Amino acid sequence: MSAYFAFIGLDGAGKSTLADIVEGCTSVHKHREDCYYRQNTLEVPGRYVENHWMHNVILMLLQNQAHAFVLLLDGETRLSYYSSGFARATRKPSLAVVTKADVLNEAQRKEAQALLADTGCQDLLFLSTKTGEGICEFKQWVAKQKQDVQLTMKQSGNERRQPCII
Ligand SMILES: Nc1nc2c(ncn2[C@@H]2O[C@H](COP(=O)(O)OP(=O)(O)OP(=O)(O)O)[C@@H](O)[C@H]2O)c(=O)[nH]1
Ligand SMILES: [Mg+2]
Repeated sequence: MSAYFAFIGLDGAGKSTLADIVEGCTSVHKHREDCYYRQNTLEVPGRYVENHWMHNVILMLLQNQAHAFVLLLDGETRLSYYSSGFARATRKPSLAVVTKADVLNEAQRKEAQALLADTGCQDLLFLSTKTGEGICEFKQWVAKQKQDVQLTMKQSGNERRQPCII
């Protein structure tokens, strides 16, 4: 069972920064045009987001390889390519994150919130590595998803041990 946290966002949105938090270490990898896998994380490159015809590929990746995913909106640009309700195309747990929250004023916060709320993600938070806003909530969300996936794996393991009754 694949159990990656998938990070989806445009170039420079902050995917690797969030993946670093999940991995608990900093990666030195440079910008990539392909999916980047680490032990617990999968970063989907910006080009997949910019091209709407690649959105089905993102959904396939989520379905087959992720147990939860994060949709990023770059707080600096607030550029969104997500279709309305995109996150509801899969039943995987989802979190919308407005990154670089430290650069946002109130009006920009509302704008960013509305854009991400429209994607249909289950949870939404503002995050800044500069001020620390949202980091604690983000870690809590990650921990909850890990707990849930362990429970699911345990349950399906038990199911396999059940005798098959015809
Ligand atoms: N001001 C500010 N800058 C941030 C924050 N988080 C990340 N950045 C900066 O944003 C830039 C891009 O962050 P990355 O995590 O590399 O973004 P990415 O989505 O992985 O970028 P690509 O892999 O090139 O697509 C870096 O220079 C980070 O230091 C934040 O909370 N606030
Ligand atoms: Mg990156």
